[in-house]
Amino acid sequence: MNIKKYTLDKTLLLKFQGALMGTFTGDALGMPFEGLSAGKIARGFGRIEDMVEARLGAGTYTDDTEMMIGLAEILAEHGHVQPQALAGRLVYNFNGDRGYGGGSLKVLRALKEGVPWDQAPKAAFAEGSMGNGAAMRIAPVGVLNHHDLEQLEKEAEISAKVTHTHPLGVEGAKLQALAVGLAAKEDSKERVDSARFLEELKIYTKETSFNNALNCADRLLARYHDPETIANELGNEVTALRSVPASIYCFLKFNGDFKKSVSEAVSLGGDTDTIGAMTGALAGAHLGVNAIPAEWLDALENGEKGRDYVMELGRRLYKIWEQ
Ligand code: R7I
Ligand code: MG
Ligand code: MG
Repeated sequence: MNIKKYTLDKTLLLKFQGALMGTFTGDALGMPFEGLSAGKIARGFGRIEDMVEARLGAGTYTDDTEMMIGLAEILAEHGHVQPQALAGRLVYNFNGDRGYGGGSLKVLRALKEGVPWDQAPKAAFAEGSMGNGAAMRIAPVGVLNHHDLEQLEKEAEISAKVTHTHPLGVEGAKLQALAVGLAAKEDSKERVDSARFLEELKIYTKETSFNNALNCADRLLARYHDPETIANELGNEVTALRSVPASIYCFLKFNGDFKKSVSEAVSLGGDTDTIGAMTGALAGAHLGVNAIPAEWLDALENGEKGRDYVMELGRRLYKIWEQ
């Protein structure tokens, strides 16, 4: 193996780990501020740059990371999304203290009671959920399939449909997976050309409402806007439509700087853990795990399925990709 190949592969391993650990870090950083408005965060806390105490303790993760771990485990074991196995793993890993969405709680309960995976999502809403629960966990699908975007879309869709079948819930998950895949393909030493990145996303994004939101993000990126304005324009809510484009914006606005991107995501308020997690996934896929501030990584919980375990999951996914 020549030196150049080794260097490239090493970079890619760090990107796989960056996408997973970026999800974890953003989730943990945002978790204490869930539900607060952008204005309240700005006035009460200023810029969010530290893991603060809340719920299960500073540096702990929520449902976003717990579900991401389940999805990464299934990919590491099967090499692809096996929906029945994914459904079983989401149920097995479930910890009710980690703040699951109401619809996802109902779906997981139905799965546990033996409802088939392709029926269970209707337990949440008639058409299935349009929440961001499928998008927030999708980073492993994005990095593992970054070399084949058609395959990435298929894998994203099937992984989403285990819990979220509403077209907007599925589309949001596909968009976030694509953005993670494209971010992984970018040179970690260069800034991403935002206009080009958004154009590429729009080629794949069929849903008009998401395309409109990406156009809006493009316009907003042209100059500075405060977090409150971004939250009003792009959203900070628990639906996929009102959180995935906002996360892509935060990644691109401060691209090249993991800390600033994720800090911006949390400052939008609202669904802070999830917008933090999705922005962290994008910045981590672009820059690699070494771009995550050491003090943030050090603060993350490290129990049975904690920091070391997620790092190892990133390595296992990378090994699958290499094969
Ligand atoms: O999508 P989901 O797993 O929620 C994820 C969020 C993240 O912020 C996590 O951090 C966690 O806090 O929860 O859970 P769902 O309950 O399926 O979707 C989230 C919310 O979106 C729901 O509780 C509803 O408020 C809303 N929602 C809908 N409302 C009306 N009609 C989702 N789908 C619908 C719908 O079809
Ligand atoms: Mg959460
Ligand atoms: Mg959330």
